Parts: sequence; structure tokens; C-alpha cells
Amino acid sequence: MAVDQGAIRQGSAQRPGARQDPRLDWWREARFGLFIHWGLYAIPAGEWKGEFVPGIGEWIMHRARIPVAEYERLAGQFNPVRFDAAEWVSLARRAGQKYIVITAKHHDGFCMFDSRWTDYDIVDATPFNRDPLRELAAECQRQGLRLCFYYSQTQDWHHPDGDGNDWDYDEPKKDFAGYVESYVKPQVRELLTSYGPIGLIWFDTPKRITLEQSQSLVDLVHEIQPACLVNGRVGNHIGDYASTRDNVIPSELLHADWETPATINDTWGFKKDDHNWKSPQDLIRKLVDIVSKGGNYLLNVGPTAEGVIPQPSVDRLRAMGQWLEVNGESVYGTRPGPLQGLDWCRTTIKPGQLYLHVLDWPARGELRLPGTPSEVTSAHLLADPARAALPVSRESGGVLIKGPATPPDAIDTVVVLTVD
Ligand code: FHN
Repeated sequence: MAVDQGAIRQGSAQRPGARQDPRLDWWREARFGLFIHWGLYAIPAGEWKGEFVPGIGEWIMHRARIPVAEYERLAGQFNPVRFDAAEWVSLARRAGQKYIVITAKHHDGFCMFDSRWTDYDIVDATPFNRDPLRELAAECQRQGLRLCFYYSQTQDWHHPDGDGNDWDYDEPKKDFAGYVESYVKPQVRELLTSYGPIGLIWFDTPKRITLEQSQSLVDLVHEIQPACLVNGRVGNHIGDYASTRDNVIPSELLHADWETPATINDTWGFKKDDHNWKSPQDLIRKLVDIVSKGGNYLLNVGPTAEGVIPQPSVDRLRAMGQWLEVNGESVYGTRPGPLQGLDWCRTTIKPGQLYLHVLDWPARGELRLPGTPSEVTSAHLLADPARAALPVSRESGGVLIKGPATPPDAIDTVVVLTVD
């Protein structure tokens, strides 16, 4: 099937042979990750000088054209004493997420790690004086999750030669190449040498970066940690896998390694006036939809300036974890199933098994499959510990499975079909 180019923004996943790369095995198995956007922007939380600033929270410096000297002062107030790495990692683990991607440096340029290349970081510039990435690295090791870093390689509204700030600095006078060589690369090296094994580096908004610069970042990452993946937003259609546009789920199966980065409400960084939370049903179905098309779901939380993940996010992640606790077998390590494009169901597969995700339970529990490429030898509900067999019969052009009359799971009932 043709790749939905419209949905994919950056990445090389269509590269011939890419699917054979075993470095991606853990990521293909994982299917579900936690994205964390956390930085100084959590202090204004969408409000500047008494005005609510429209748009996503972490863009407040740009949207409100806040001068560097003024924005910098937020660092003196940043003291997230309620931050608890063990709690965050445990939340992700209980949600069924297998990796965490946290903002080491977002577009505002503030470093959430102890960098020796700047004092504009959480250890040197805040009363908090702790390195949360170090604490998360230790907890991820302890609890068995992979830690990954988001790093804004092109936009840096604080650095005089970074891209994007035209209210403090004169864009044409910037030495962007110098910024990449003498700031971005040393920091990427720092991130890959100070925190143990890193699952992936998540670059973003490549904008003006050249192919040579993108390639040199990929090479640098692979030179220091060969197993570390690089997402496609490093720019210029390279990297180990592709990301769709934010919150976009492709309309059809993609023969590629890809992910959807997504929000639970409408912002990435914490915003006190964003209460537009997606329901657990919506989120679980989005996860299943993505996995059935071969992708990963990287779902975001935006902690507060105190270091607390908002309760509505916690509640939703817990609900997802409860569903995955029962149905995870039909998600982790699966590939897209043969039945695509049906409104009422999604399919995923493992060798010898086809998982039918029924979103819209049919009348009388009669599940009619319009034809599968293999012979169905038995069926049972994944949530049924007794694995009681459901009657399976052939009918013209397809298969009929007789399930319970009422939907066992209103969100997604998974029927396991054993196939030849
Ligand atoms: O500009 C960023 C945005 O703040 C956020 O980090 C998202 C996450 O995918 N990426 C960029 C916009 O696509």
C-alpha cells in the first residue's frame, strides 16, 4: 500500500531495508511511550502579564515576544520541589508505556539538565539545583523503562545564534552553523555520555538545518551510542524512523517505522486554562488505531512548575494501563493485521494469532469477517482467562464468529483468532 506521505512530516522510514534494522526492535515492540514537555514555560502556564496567550503553552516566549532578559528571570522562580522521578516513571510503567521522552532543551533554550556549555540550566540557574534527567535516568534503569531525550536542535530563542528569536536578535546576522557546531553538538554529546544508555534522541522543527548538519547529528549520535535511535525530525528526511504531524493519525496502514506524537489535552507544556482532555476511550482507541497501522503512540504530559503531572493526565494514563493490563498482548510486539479500513474493528497480528479489536460490537454478537488470508481454527476473548472457545464457522466469502450478545468491553473488545 502506498505510504500516506501527507501524514508523515520527516523521516527515512521508507528507506529500502529500514525495516530490517534490529536497532529498532525494542521500539517496534514497545508501541507506546510517554512524552514529557517540562520547562520554565510551566510557570506562566499560558498567562503573561495578566493576559492569556493563545496557542500551546511551551511557545509562550515566542507568542508573547518575551525578551530573553525577562524570560530568563523565570529560572530564579523554578523550584519544582514536588518532582519525584520514581513517581513519574512508575506512572508510565503502570500506564503500559515502555519508554519516556523528556525535553532536555525545548525551543526556549532552557536546559533541563546540568550542562557545562551554559549556565542557563536547571542546576546552575534555579533554586531547585537538581538534575531531573539524572534522577529519571536512575529510575528508568531501576524500573526497566528506556529514557530518551527531546532536543530542539534548530530553534533556540535564548541563544543569540539559534533559530527563531527575531525580537532580541537580528536573524540575518546569526551564525547558525557556529551554533550547531559549538553548542548543539557538544550538548548532544553531553546528553549521550552522562546519563547511561539512551533509547532515542527526539529532534524537532528542523527548519533551516542543512542535510549536512542533520547528517552530522545522526552520525554523532550513532558514533557515541550506536544503538540510540534518531527520529525523523532531525531534518532532511533522514533518521531512523518517521514522525507524523502532531496529533495526526494516518488514514491507512504505512509500510514504515513511524509514530504519532500526541497531546492528551491541546497543549504540550502545562497551561492552566487548557481543560480539553480527551477521554480514556478516545485515547485507547487512538492507540489501537495507530498500532493497527504499524505505528507507535507517543503520548504527552505537561507537568506543572511544582513538578506535578496534572491529575486528569494521571487518570487517563491509569485507565489506559488498566486496559493494557488485560489486552496488552494484542498491542505490544504486534504488526498490522490483514483487515484494514473497516469502521467497526482494527486488527493486529503475531505469528499464528490475529487480534480482532472490536470497537462497535455487532447485533447478537455476530462478528462477520469479510475474509482473512488464513484459516481461522479457533477464537476466544482475550479478556477471558478461561479462553472459552467462541463458535467459528465459514460462510460465503468469510468467517462468522459468535460472541456474547452484549459488548464485553465498551471501549475495545479483543477477540483472539488462532490462524493457520
Ligand atoms: O514546536 C514544537 C512543539 O512545541 C512541540 O514540542 C511539538 C511536539 O511534537 N513539536 C513542535 C511542533 O511540531
